[in-house]
Amino acid sequence: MLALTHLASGKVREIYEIDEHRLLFVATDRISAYDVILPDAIPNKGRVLTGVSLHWFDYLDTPNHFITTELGGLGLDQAERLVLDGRAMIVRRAEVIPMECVVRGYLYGSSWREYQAGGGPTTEHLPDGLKMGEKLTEPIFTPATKAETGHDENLTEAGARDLVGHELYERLRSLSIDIYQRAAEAAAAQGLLIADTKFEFGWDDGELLLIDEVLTPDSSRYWPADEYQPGKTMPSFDKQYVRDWLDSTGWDHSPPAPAMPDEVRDGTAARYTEAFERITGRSFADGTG
Ligand code: Q0N
Repeated sequence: MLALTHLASGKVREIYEIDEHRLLFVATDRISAYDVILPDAIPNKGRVLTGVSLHWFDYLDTPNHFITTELGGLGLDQAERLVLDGRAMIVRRAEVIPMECVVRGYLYGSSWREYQAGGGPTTEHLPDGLKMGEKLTEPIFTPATKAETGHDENLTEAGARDLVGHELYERLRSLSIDIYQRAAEAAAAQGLLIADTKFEFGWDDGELLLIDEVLTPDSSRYWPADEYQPGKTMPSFDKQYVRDWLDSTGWDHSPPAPAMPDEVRDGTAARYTEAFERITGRSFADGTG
C-alpha cells in the first residue's frame, strides 16, 4: 500500500521506515480482545489512540519521539494521505530499550493474579493483605520483556537491573513513575483513575526518549473514579462492551474470533470516542464531517 518500507507490526500498530532518522508510526483501527485480533475494525480507533498519545506528549512535555503529524513530503498519494490522516505520526527513530516499563498505581489484572497465587516478580515489594484493585501506597515499577511467544514476561528487580544495567534501571524507574504520577494527577481532574500503564523508551542522539503510544486505552487501564471500588472487578471502559458481546457468543478465545454485528462495532467506536473526550477534556472531531 505505501511506498515506504514496512519495519514492524504490532497487534494494532504498523511502523514504516522514512529514512535513517525517522519512522512513520501508524495506529490502525484493529482491535484485540482476549489476545486475539478481531476480524472487524473499529472506525476511527486509530485516530482516537493517536489523539490520546498526542495529548499526553504535549501535556507531559518530556523528551519523546514525536516530530509531526504533517505527512506532506513523504510522497504519499491522496488516497494514502486520507487513510493515514489523524492516525499517523512521524517519529524520531530510536534504539529501542528492550524492556517494557510498566507502572502500577493499583493492584489489578495479571499482577493481582500473581499476588493471589503467592507472589511473583511484580509483587515482590508489596505488603501482605492487599485486596484486588487496592490503591498502592506508592506506584510500583514492574518492568517486563517481550517473550518469544509475544507474551510479556515480568522481570524481577534483579532481572531488570541485569538486562539494562543499574544506572539505566534507576533512570527508567524514576522517569516512568514521575510520568505516571503526573498523568494520574491530570486524569484525576477528569474523573479518571489510571490503574496501570506501559511505557517504552529508546535512545536517539544520546537522548533518552519516550517512544511508542503513550497512556492510550490500549496501553493503560483507565477507570471511572466514581465507579472505583477496591475488591470489585473494574470493567474497562473502552473494551468491556466488545468483551461482553464476545462472551455472549460463547467464543472460546481461540482464533478466529466471530464477526461483529454492526451495532457492536458502532457501540465500541462510540466508547473509544468517549474515552478520548474523558481523557483529553476535548471533543473528538473525526475529520469525516
Ligand atoms: C519501535 N516498536 C514497538 C520493544 C519494541 N521511535 C522508534 N524508533 C525505533 N523503533 C521503534 C520506535 C517506536 N515507537 C517501536 N518497534 C519499533 C515494539 N516494541 C515492543 C516491545 O519491545
